Amino acid sequence: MDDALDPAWLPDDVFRALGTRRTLVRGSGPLAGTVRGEVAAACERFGGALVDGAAAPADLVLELTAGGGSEGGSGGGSGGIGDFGDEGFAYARADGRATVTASGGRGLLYGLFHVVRLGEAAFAGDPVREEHRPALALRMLDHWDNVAVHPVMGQVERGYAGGSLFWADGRARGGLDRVRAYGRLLAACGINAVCVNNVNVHETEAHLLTDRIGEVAAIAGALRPYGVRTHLSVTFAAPVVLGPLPTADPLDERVRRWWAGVTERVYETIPDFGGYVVKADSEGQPGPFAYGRTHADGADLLAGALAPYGGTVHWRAFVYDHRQDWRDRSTDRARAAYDHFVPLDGEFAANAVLQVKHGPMDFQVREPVSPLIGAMPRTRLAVEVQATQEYTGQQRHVCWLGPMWSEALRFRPDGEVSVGRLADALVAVSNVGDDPFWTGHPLAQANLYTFGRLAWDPAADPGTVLDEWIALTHPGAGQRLSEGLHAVLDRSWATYEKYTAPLGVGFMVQPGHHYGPSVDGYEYSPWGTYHFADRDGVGVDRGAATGTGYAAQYAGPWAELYESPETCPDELLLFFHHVPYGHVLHSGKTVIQHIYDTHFEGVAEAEAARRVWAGLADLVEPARHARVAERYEEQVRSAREWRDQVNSYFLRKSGVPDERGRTIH
Ligand code: GCW
Repeated sequence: MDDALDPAWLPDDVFRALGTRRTLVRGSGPLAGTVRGEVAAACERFGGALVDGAAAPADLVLELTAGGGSEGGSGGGSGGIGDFGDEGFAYARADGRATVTASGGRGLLYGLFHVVRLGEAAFAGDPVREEHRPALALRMLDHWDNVAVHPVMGQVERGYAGGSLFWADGRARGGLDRVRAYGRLLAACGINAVCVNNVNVHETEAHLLTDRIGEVAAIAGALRPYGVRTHLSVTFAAPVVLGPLPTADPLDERVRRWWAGVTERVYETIPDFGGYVVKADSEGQPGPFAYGRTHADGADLLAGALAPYGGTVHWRAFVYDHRQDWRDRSTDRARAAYDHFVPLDGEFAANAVLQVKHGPMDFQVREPVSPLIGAMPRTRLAVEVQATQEYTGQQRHVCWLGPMWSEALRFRPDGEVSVGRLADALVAVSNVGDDPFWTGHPLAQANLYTFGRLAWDPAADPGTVLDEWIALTHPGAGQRLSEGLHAVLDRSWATYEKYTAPLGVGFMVQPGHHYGPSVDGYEYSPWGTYHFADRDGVGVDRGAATGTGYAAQYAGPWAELYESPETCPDELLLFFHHVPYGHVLHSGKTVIQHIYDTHFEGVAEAEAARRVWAGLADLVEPARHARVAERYEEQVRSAREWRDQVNSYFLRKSGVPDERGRTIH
C-alpha cells in the first residue's frame, strides 16, 4: 500500500485490541477471506493469532462466524445461524470474549469493523448481545470524476481533493492500491456502493458503458473485496452517441434492444454490477423530453435493461430550467423537481430509484428539505447530499456537515415518518480525490465518515459519530485533543452559515467556481438563483398567497408553517419570504441587524477555531497539523471577505447603520 497515503480512520493502532487476541474466523467466500486477511494482518502486528479449525478452542477470545448467505445478491440466507439479512450481524460479549455472527460475508465484514470501532470495549464489561442492520440498503458515493480532463471542470467536477482516484491520463489508473484502500475505508464506515464517473457524461466517458467497460471492471475488482459495488453514470443519448441508432427515444423498440444488449455485456464483464446513474434533461444533459416522453419512460427503459440482472437505475430528480429569464418572477427553480416528478408517481419500475437532492435548490449551506421527499409514496427514493463542499467552503474551510445531514434525515415530511425512514438509499457526492489526505482538508475526512455512519443509521446522533471518528483517526487521543477537535468541528457548519449567505437565501457566490462571495454574482443570471435585495428588503416570496406557491408543495403542517413569515423558522426566512430589513425575527433582532451580527460573529468564530487548532500542534502529526493550519489561514481570509462584502452590500442597499457602530466599508 502507498506509504504516503493517510490512513484516515484506519491507522494500524485501531486494530490493537483485535490484534493482540486469538480470533477464529468461520465462513467461506471472498468477503470472509477479506475478514481473515484483516485479522491476520492485525495479529501479525500486535502478536495475537488467527486460529484455524471448526471448533473454538477454550482460550479463544474472538469468534467471527458467517453463515452460508449470499455475498452478492439480495436476501442472504440464514445458513442455519439466524437471519441477519445481507449485511447485518449480531455482536455479543461475555466473560471477556466476543462473538460476531452474520448470515453472510458482508455482515461479517461490518461486524469486524464494529469490533474494531469498539476497541478494548469490545471485550470488556457486562455481557451484551446486540443485532445491527443498516437502515438503508444502499449507501453510495457518487464521484463526479471525468476520465478525460474537462476544459472547464477539470478532472473532478467540483472536486477539491486533487485528481481522480480512479482515472488519470485519460484512462483507468494502472495501480489500484489506492482504490483498494478506499474500499477498505468505505467498508469501515458502512458504505457499500460507488458510482465511478461524473453524472455529466461527456463523450469519452460515454464509452465506459461499452468498449471501455473493462476499465470499470478493473475498478470494480479493487472495490469488491470490501463489499463495495460499482455503478456507472451513463448518458441517456448513449444509443446515438455510441451508435449506431439515430434516436434514443425510450419507446422505440430498437432503443430498448440496444440497452438490453449493452447491459447484458456489462453484466458479462461485471457480474455484480450495481446499475446506472442518470442525469437527464438537466443542465444540458440529454433526456426523454427531446422525444416528448416522460422521465418515467426514460427511467423504465434503463430499469428494464437492468432488471434481469438485479441492477438498479438511479434517476436524478435535479431537473429544472437553467436558462431562466431573471426578469420572470413567476418561474421558481425550487418548485421544479416536485412539478416534474410528482405527476409520475406510480409509473416508475420497481428497480428505478428516484435520486432527490436533500434540498430543492442545490446543496446550499441552508435549505429546507425538498418537498419532493415523501410526496411520491409509490416511487423508490434515494436522498442525495453533497460531501464535496462545493458551496460550503470547498475543503479550504472547515465545515462538518453531520448536523446538517442529520437534520435533513430526521425531518418528518408528513409530521410522522422521517426522511431517513422514507429513503431506500442515501447517496453523497464524494469529497475524495488522489490527495494524500484523501479529502484535501484533513478534517473533511470527518464528512465522509459521518456520511457512511448516518447512511447506516440515519437516526444516529452526529456528535456520537464524530466521537467515533476522532477516536479512530487519533487513537489514544487524550481529552485535550478530543475537546479541541470537537471545538473546531461541532459548530463549524453554523459558523460557515454565519459568514456567508444569510437566513436561507443562498448563493451569493462567485459564478462558475462558486468559491468566495459575490452578492449579486447570480442575481441577473439565467440559473434561477436570486435574492431580490433592494433598498427596502430581501428574500424570495415562495408563499402560496402572494409568491411562487412553492410553500404549498409541502404536506399540511409544513405548508402552513412556511407560508407565513410569522411562523417560518428564522434560518429559512429569506428562502420563503421577501421581508423589509426592519422585520423582527423570532430571535428579537431585525433582519439587517442579524446580517451584521452573524457576519461579525462568523469571522470571530473562524478566528477562534484557528487559535484552537494552533494550540493542538503538539498533539497532531506535523504534516496533518500543517495542512489544516494552512487552510485556516485561507478560511479566515475568506470569511473576512464574505463579512465585508455582505455587510457593505446590505448597508449600502438599506442605509440602516449597524446599531453597534462597527466598521462596515
Ligand atoms: O451543484 C451543481 C453543480 C454541477 C453539478 C450539478 C448536479 C454535476 O454546480 O457541477 O453537475 O449540480 O448535481 O448535477
